[in-house]
Amino acid sequence: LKQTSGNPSSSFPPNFLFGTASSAYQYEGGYLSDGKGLNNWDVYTHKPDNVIDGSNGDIAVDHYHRYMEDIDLMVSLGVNSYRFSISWARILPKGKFGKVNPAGINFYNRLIDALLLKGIEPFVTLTHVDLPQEIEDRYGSWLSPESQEDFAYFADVCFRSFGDRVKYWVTFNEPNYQVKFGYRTGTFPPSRCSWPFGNCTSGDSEKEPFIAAHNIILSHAAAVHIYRTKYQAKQGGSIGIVLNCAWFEPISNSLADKLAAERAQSFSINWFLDPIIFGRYPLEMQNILGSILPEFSTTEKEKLQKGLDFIGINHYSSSYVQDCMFSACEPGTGTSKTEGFWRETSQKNGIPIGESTDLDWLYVYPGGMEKIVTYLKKRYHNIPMIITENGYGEEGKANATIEDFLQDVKRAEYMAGYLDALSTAIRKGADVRGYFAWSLLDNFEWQYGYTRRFGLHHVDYKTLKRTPKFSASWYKELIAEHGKVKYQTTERVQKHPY
Ligand code: GBH
Repeated sequence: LKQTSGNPSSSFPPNFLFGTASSAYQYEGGYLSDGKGLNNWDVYTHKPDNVIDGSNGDIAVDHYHRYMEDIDLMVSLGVNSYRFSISWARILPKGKFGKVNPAGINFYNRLIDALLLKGIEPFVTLTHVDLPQEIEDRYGSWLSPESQEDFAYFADVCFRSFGDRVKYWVTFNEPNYQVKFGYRTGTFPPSRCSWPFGNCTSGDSEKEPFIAAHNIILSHAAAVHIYRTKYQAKQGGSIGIVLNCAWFEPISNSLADKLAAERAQSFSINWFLDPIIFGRYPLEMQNILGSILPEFSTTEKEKLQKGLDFIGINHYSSSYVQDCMFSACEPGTGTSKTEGFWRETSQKNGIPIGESTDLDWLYVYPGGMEKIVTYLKKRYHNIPMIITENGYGEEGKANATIEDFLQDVKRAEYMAGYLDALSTAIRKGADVRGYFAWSLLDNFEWQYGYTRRFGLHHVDYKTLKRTPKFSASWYKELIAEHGKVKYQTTERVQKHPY
């Protein structure tokens, strides 16, 4: 990443990336088109009861066929970058056990070229949750060290095929939640868990998340090693990883609650970043977990250190954290030993941390953006950071009309508040290089199917018609002014109704 010099008239540096984000399974559809193999989400969603509205991503928002139309929407927004992910099974239908699918390569070539033609920087995630079913069937995905070779092979194919034009690479999206859902709660494939509330048939919720995470961390390191030794000098891009970075606010000023909040950060974020940057797991995790935590060999440790060029931050929400280690929490309310003994709550003395939304996990607390960015800046010595996702989700009432969704003043206010907090962090010295809104379009929201909408554009799921919401026009104006707008929008949105 190139250093950019500050522009006194704006908190955002001159080459700041303003974009929108997406992911392959949530957008593309075309699940059997042109030689694509089945992936774990194709198989998972085709089984009953895994998605609340019984839907799947077979068609999703048909980005596979409508990407040109979607690029036009980006042009209209004025974004200078687009974050998307590659469907692994489109490139390698059977992982490393089969051939490269030329039609898959061709699709991403066309997408990348069309973006560049419009001056939009492709920002590419290698895998955003989906992987070839072959890998799941053969060896249970991330539970086996063999996954490292498979991922490295895939990464190599992508760098070789697209790296002449792609300057930003992300290895994994939110592996911290991927392993939690896949191997602790069992609510994502491969649906492994042993907790009483889960309905998994096999797994070990207290051990497998750490094994899966370990293999993902080493897979990341393997891909970075390939990029740095074979491609980076020639291609000149940069590579990072994306984590979900919620902010955990201690519920009181007591030392116990502060330590609990620190454990919450460690057990969800530093769990991945410490090994990749320092070559070891966080000390809190080592102390509590002991031998549950897999070990890195000496050569692995060397390979791991400084293993990224930027930290990708998905930040949406914050919660309060209460200690459950030094004093017992009410049974069933705190996390177990393997998550670090703390209790998460959205309220303090009956007052929520921020305005609530339709989604039970999403509270509007813009201060969390400044706090998490500042926290990561300090812990990782201001390695460049990029906000790879931030967004506002709605369920809408059962009888909601398109008009109700188009008047998304709350989404614009949410983004305005978070961008304002981000600009404060940048002004105080945080090296943040970009911001991607989740999401360009309403899309397939994993186990919630099509019931939750995060788009700046509304999608009619019968016709797949895209319609800009109020937030799209708001974001367009913000970008046109390089983020230099009056941030407190309540007044602005009243002045510029949809
Ligand atoms: C992102 O994760 C994903 O990267 C993206 O694919 C998705 O569409 C987008 O969010 C919107 O949800 O069940 O209490 O543990 C966002 C972070 C982390 C939000 C897990 C939901 C579940 C809270 N997600 N979180 S809980």
